[in-house]
Amino acid sequence: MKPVINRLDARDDGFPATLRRLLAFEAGEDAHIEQAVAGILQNVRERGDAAVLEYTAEFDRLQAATMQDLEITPDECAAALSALEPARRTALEAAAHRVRIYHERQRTESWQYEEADGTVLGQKITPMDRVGLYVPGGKAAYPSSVLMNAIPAKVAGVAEVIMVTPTPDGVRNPLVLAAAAVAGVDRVVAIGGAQAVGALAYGTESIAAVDKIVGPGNAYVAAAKRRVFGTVGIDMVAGPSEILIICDGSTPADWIAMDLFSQAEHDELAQAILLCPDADFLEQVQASIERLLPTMPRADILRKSLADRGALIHVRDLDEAVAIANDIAPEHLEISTENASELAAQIRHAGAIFLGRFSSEALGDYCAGPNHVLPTARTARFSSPLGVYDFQKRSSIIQVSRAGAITLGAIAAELADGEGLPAHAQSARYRLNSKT
Ligand code: HSO
Ligand code: ZN
Repeated sequence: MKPVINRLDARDDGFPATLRRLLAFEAGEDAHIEQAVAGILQNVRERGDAAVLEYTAEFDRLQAATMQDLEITPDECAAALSALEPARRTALEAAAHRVRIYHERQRTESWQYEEADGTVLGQKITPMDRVGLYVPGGKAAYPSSVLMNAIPAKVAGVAEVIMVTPTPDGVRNPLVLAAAAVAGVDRVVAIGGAQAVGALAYGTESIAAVDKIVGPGNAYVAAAKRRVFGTVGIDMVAGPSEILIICDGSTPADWIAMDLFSQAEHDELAQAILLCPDADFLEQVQASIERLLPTMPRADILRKSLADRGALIHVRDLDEAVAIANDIAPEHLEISTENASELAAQIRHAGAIFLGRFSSEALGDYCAGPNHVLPTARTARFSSPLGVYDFQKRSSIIQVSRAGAITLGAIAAELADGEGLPAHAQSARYRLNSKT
């Protein structure tokens, strides 16, 4: 029988290769999906609302005569919020508040400086005008993700955040609508799939084209986002969730097991890995996993995720754990040790770093404040959590004084001559010799 979770030892010769195999994840392009999505996008581009209505009838079994019928009004979102059980509503609002406070710190300001000759140089920050937020239907519809995507956009100053979400058979998810109200989403339309991505990217009679599309989706949505990239900006195309835990054995084994579960329960491809130098503690965690797993409502997903992609790894010491963590560059890293700050100082690649036994990833997923949209599949080596800066742009400011035109003109003309671009050179020289 396959063990409940893989057991690895960093001392083994084959360890590096085994670890690589465990981490490997093939996003793999599916030719059938690519072809279907290309057709849908082209149809939406050419026929606008009519195509969107047809696909919505076909895929979501939702007959609507006009796009107006698919509009979910702000009143309906507000009503969904009011109808929530009070404790749920309070939690949603508390989470939104904390996420907003955190992200307000990320706002970048414009700056400029003046040189001695009066030339002014700077950087001007502006928000995007319009952003599309995709929210999946069905089991992966997370209200918390509505907050994590919409709040940074609104904090950045985006004038219009348009949320699209499929409502198969017309069934709307009240918690998603409530989250839209709390996050300040400006408009909600009950459409989904590649057709919604196409509508946002190209615009239709009823939907103005957006500048960027963010938010998770199924393989069709991911393929559509990749295809419209360039016409609009997109966020990352996220892979399955990951958690990596470093522990020294000082945290209760049940807590560690449940933290591993908290990522593994997202999806069968999710990855949960523990690094620990204490062999006895690893046994305790395995025992916790075996005891707790059958009690979990999502046991089927957990079982598959842990057996296929999960691991308990015995390391020589915590330094080795840090080295492995930097190599893995995980989406989430929990450092559940006594000296968490010291170890964290050595971490260079991770989407989010959780320090100490009380900082469970679940708190970060919902309400600590930082974003839960994080780089997956080792992309934390070069990319960062979603944030306000993903909805802001920078423009360079160049205001050259008469004196500056002489200094800069000489340099530019010389280099332009070198590049064989005479109009550049002459453009600079006109100003160099200006009498007026
Ligand atoms: N852990 C997920 C986010 C999430 N968790 C949403 C619960 N709800 C991102 O990796
Ligand atoms: Zn989660």
